Amino acid sequence: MQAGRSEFGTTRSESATATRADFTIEQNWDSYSESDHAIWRTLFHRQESALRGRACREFLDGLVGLGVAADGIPDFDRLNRILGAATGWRIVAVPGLVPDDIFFEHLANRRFPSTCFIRRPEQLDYLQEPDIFHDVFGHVPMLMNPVFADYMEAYGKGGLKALRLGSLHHLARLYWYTVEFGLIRTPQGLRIYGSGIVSSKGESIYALDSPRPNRIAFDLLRIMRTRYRIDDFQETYFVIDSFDQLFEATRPDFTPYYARMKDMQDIGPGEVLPEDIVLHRGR
Ligand code: HBI
Ligand code: FE
Repeated sequence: MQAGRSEFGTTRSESATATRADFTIEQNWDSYSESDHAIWRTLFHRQESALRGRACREFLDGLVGLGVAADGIPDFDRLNRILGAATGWRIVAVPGLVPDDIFFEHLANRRFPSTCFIRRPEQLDYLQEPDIFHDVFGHVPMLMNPVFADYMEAYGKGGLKALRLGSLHHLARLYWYTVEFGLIRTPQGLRIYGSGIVSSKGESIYALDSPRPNRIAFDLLRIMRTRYRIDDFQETYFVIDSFDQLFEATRPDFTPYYARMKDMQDIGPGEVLPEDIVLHRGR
């Protein structure tokens, strides 16, 4: 997706802004219409109630710290002053999905590529590509957390290396099952930190409350061997005990892991293995 499928995204990329070599563009905050802001407000209010007692503390703290609120689509310049002071991360605007090497290069330098267009009213519940609500509401609050901020930078560096080693399909699953769809175990019960969940009303409820999906304790190699679905709610979520656990587990050089996985079979999205630690639902 280059210019964005919404009418809005198309206009923006074609008129005001050329895409630069690193795929960044200008957000052009002034050009959002009142109906764009209204979609943000609707999504925000829905998530505010869905996430109460479901999102992890780190996410909610980040949201409050950034001042991301119901009043409308946030201005990246304003968020960047706060985010930069907190963890040295910065949001850069991009027109849509960017090539893997470009994406990782940004992350490795503590820049988070965010789309700027917002979904259309008929896409409130689902859209396949990321929009500004997913990117900013879903991802940016976690970048206010120092440990998670370091994890994301390390992931970017690991991504560049995985590309060189031809193992991106394995590493991409780690991003999917942690950054996008991760759960964390807390004394109060399971909580959500994954951006793909916190930005979706249906999946916020399903991920914690439904008896259907598997909730399996974090295991790095297990995750990297597990295929995922992009067209429906997840069949399996992986649960970390802490962000320190996540950061420490992913600190080693992955080269030997990739070598080992070359001879191992993939695991299906809904499979449960005898050695899995399956966690109970409940909050
Ligand atoms: N580009 N804008 C954007 N957002 C993403 O999440 C993204 C991307 N390009 C590539 C990519 N993700 C994937 O390769 C990673 O999730 C592994
Ligand atoms: Fe995402």
